[in-house]
Parts: sequence; C-alpha cells; structure tokens
Amino acid sequence: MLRYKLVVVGGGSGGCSVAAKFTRKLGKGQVAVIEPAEKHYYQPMWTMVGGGMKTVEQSARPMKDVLPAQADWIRERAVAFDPKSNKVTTSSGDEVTYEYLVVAMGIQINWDAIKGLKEALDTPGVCSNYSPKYAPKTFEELKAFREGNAIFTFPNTPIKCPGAPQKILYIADQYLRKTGKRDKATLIYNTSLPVLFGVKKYAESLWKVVEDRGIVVNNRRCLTEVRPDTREAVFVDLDRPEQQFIDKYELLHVTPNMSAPDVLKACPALTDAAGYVDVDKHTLQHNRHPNVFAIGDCSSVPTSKTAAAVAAECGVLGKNLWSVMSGGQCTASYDGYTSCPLVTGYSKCILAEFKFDGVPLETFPIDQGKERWAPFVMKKELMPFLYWQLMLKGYWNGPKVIRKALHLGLSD
Ligand code: FAD
Ligand code: UQ1
Repeated sequence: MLRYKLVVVGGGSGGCSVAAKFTRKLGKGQVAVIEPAEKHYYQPMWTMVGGGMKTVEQSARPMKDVLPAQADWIRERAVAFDPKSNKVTTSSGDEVTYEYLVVAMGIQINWDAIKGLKEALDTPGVCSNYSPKYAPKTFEELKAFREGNAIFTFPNTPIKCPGAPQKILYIADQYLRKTGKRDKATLIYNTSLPVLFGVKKYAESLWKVVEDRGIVVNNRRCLTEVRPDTREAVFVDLDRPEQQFIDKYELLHVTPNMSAPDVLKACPALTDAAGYVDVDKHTLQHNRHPNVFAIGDCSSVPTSKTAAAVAAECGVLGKNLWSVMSGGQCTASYDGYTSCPLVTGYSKCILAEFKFDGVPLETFPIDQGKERWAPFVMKKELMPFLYWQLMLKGYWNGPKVIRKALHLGLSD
C-alpha cells in the first residue's frame, strides 16, 4: 500500500498547479499525482486550433514535463474513493492512502449522450473543438465549406468554458467572410440556454455581434441526434419537447454533453446530488471531510468552469490546505472569479471576467464589454506562456494582484 501526505487526483490545470505548490512546500516523496494521461493539453488553445490559428501540437506537452519532478506520478486512473479510510483505489487495484486529498479530475465528456454523434464525428461536416482529435477537423471543415447551413450547438448540461461554443461561431463567420463564402452560408447558433451568455453585460455585447453579423440564434434548442447519412441534425425546443426541428448541415460544430466523472458519481460520500465534489464554495474544503479539497471543473463550486477560475481557486486552496495541514483553519475565501475571453474573430475579443452570481469583476480599467484587439493578443499569445510557465508551476493565482494595482486598490 502506498502512503502520501498529499494525494492529488488528476494532473490537468488544477492538479498540476496544486501539486507544484505543495511539492515545493513538502519535498520529495510526500506528494503523489494519480493521472493516466501521457499528454497534458492546454485546452483553451483548442478554440484557436479550430480556427486554424494554432496547431493541436502547440496545445500539448508530455505529462512528465509538466508534473513536478519531485512528486510521484502514479500513471493510472482513480477508480474508487473511500474518504472514511482516506484511500483511493487505482485501475491496477492498488490502494493509495493519504493524509490530505485534492480532487482535480475535471469534467467528463459524454460523447454517447447524443444519438449518432460518435459515428458522425468521423464523417464529413461534423466537428468539435472539445477534443484534440476533432478540433483540427473544425478548421478542415471551414476550408471545405461550400454553401449551406453552418450550425453550432450548446448542450443541455453544464460545460467547461461556456463561451467556447460561440467563439468558434464568430471565428467561422469571419473566416467565411475572408474567403468570400459568407453570402452562401447561413450561420445558426442553437443553444439549450435561455440566454446568449450568463452575464447580462457581456450578453448585451454579444447580441450586438450576432445582429451585426447576421447570425441566427435559437435559444432553448437542444441537439438530440445527428444523421450523417443525410447530413441532418435533429433538435428539440426544450420548452416544448414535442416540437422537433430537422436541419440540414454543411458544417455542424457540436459542443458535447458533459457531467461529473462516473467515478465520483459512484461515491456519494464525496459528492453533491449531481456528482460534483461537495466543497464549500469559498474555502474549497469538503463539506463533510475536512482533509479533502477540490479544485476546478469537478468541484461543486457554482461558477463558470474555466482555467481562469482554476488559477484563482489555486491561490485560495493553496493557503487553506496549508493552514489546515499546519493545524489551523481555512481563512482564504474564493470569490467565484472566472474569465472567458470571448474571441469574436481573428483579431478581436470581449474579455468577460466575473465572480459569483455573474457580477462583473474586470482586471483592466476600460470597458471590457467592447470588442478589442489587446485581449485577443493576450488570449492568443500571452495566456499560453502564462499557463505553461507560471500557472502549472503553481505561481499564477489569477489576476487579482494586477486588478488591485490597476484600480489603485479600489477593486474587490
Ligand atoms: P482538466 O484540466 O480537464 O484536468 C482533469 C485531469 O484529470 C485530466 O488530466 C484527466 O486525464 C484527469 N482524470 C480524469 N479522470 C481521472 C481519473 N479517474 N483518475 C485520475 N485522473 C483523471 N478556460 C479558460 O480559462 N479560458 C478559455 O479560453 C478556455 N477555453 C476553453 C476552450 C475549450 C475548447 C475547452 C475544452 C476548454 C476551455 N477552457 C478555458 C476550460 C479549461 O480548459 C478547463 O476549465 C480547465 O482545464 C479545468 O481544469 P481541471 O484541472 O479542473 O480539469
Ligand atoms: C487566466 O488567468 C487564465 O488562466 C491561466 C485564463 O486561462 C487560459 C484566461 O483565459 C484568462 C483570461 C485569465 C485571466 C488573466 C488576466 C490577465 C485577465
């Protein structure tokens, strides 16, 4: 049986950052990361991959190069949790015990949830930026587009980066304009949500973008089936489920259904009713097991699931877990900070930043609701550097320090 002071489950954005912070504090042999993947992806880049601005290779690093060298990497899946005995079972049947546990498993993509989708992804016209396999196909489909409907979807479940399903819509619009094909295309955004974006300020800006560009938006319209043989997508109106719409597509960009990981759903002692790790939204400490914390997309924290949220959570979790390890209480409080750089083409971006309850919390003392060039460059060029060089090494806790400085200490 393996024993560690700290076990981190998942070596993605949150797991890697937390492991780096604590390996520095605790030293060699004290921290283990359970992570089966050989590659670590900077997922926010997949939007740019879909638009042909980056390659999928640029979004990947070998896992061994990003996990802290002083941590033990257990190259397996966690298959069961036993928080009463402080134990995690891995795919080989090994048991790993811990004094402290951080769960950072991300959100699970359920490609099977939409009838026909899995098979359709390997047929012409269908793509998704939500996978490293199919994000490059998005750009191939844009290049191959001749005429007809280009349909973009948002599912009827919580998802990571809720802005991403429409970023690619705007990129596609601009690509089709640049290549002289826009007048032969009908761009349609079918979203299960009743709104275009969850924060009013940015939703208003985005409605303007949609209107200016002649994009059709259908709210509460949810993809239920893909029929690649006839290139048809089937949608329902979520408010009138008997109402079905069958649309022909030339291009169909699907944002798949997502849920809490099955492994977590199988352990109610750790989770809320939906299967997300049941933590206090301010301290990130588990509500029933004080030696357990969660970070990122697999947690119950009610904010938009993004890497930006993970960065801010990492600062709070770092302080609180260290305090608890030292016999103290949780004193740091997460405010729900999250950010979504809403790329609106090949050179502009609306930089949405907000906290719990969708209250804007912006870093820069300018109106971030406007489409601008600077945040686009930040998203495309600066963020990847910040992610690999600072965040994954545990040194980036979100832009709070910058925000305070730029607002002369007057911001939250
Ligand atoms: P992840 O980084 O997904 O890591 C989870 C890890 O857990 C993975 O390495 C996985 O292999 C591992 N794992 C899963 N199951 C197990 C198991 N059973 N045992 C052990 N390990 C397991 N965020 C932004 O801030 N800005 C953006 O512009 C942005 N754009 C995005 C665009 C797209 C297309 C996508 C897909 C995401 C985007 N995001 C963006 C979201 C961001 O990537 C995620 O919110 C962030 O990576 C979440 O970090 P995490 O650590 O919670 O999960
Ligand atoms: C951020 O901190 C972050 O995490 C690394 C992102 O993920 C890629 C982001 O997209 C953004 C916008 C932020 C916030 C950072 C600043 C400087 C506003």
